[in-house]
Amino acid sequence: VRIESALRNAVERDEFVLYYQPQLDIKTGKIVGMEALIRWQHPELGTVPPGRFIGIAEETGMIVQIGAWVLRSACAQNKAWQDAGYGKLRVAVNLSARQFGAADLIENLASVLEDTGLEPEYLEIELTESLFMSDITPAVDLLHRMKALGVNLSIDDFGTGYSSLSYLSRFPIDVLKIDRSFVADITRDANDEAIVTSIIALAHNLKLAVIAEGVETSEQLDYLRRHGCDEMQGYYFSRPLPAREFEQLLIEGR
Ligand code: G
Ligand code: G
Ligand code: MN
Ligand code: NA
Repeated sequence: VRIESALRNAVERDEFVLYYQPQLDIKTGKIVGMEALIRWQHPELGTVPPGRFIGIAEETGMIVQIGAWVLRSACAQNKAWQDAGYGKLRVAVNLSARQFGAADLIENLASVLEDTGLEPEYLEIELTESLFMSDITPAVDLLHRMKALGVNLSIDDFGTGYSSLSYLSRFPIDVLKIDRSFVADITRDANDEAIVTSIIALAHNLKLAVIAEGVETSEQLDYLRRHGCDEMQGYYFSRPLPAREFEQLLIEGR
């Protein structure tokens, strides 16, 4: 089965599922949010990791339809968990550059929020620096329209792109997510330490919150806590989990 043709039918055939990875407040240790991460369960191909299909979905434009499904499902799930009394968590959804360019992005966001009843402050949209590289003017306008809906905006994989830092002061960003490649060696590599502490300082000076990704050890967590990082996400606490298992975490945490 060719991935591309199989991908075309995957939304209608209900083959996608979302996994959720918890994000914790480093000071309190409490779960404050989760990142929704797509998984594809194909009847013959088995579980296809996003690394094998997101690129194809982007090239073919199918990411627009898939991304709309992700957004709607993640918001509906978050609202259901809030209604079940698990507290008010924020759900983060990855937005690809292709979706960002889609004409109906704002309309779609607004209708998902309205249909699911999720208050916009509990949705975070993860953007990548690649969005800010080329022509900056349409991006500024779009980001302001997204912000006007009341959602949070974060920069994913921060530090790995090639864009100018000037966009940080001009764009209505709320959160920086430190790329996991910098976190991996913070307790061993002085350069990565310098990069991570600088990103934390940069974020705080700009009044942004900062999340460390890919936290795998207690040493990394201690380091990040000592240096004032706000939130953490990574295998040290939990891998991305199917909804049912994530819900178990929420029940235990109550
Ligand atoms: O979950 P995992 O680490 O395997 O994800 C691999 C990559 O796929 C990551 O870069 C992640 O951002 C991306 N990804 C996962 N889910 C989504 C999604 O819903 N939309 C987009 N655009 N990318 C996603
Ligand atoms: O590009 P993005 O940041 O959206 O990708 C998130 C990806 O990172 C997910 O596929 C997730 O499975 C992966 N991930 C999450 N936590 C860790 C971790 O602690 N270590 C590693 N190596 N990968 C992680
Ligand atoms: Mn992400
Ligand atoms: Na990332």
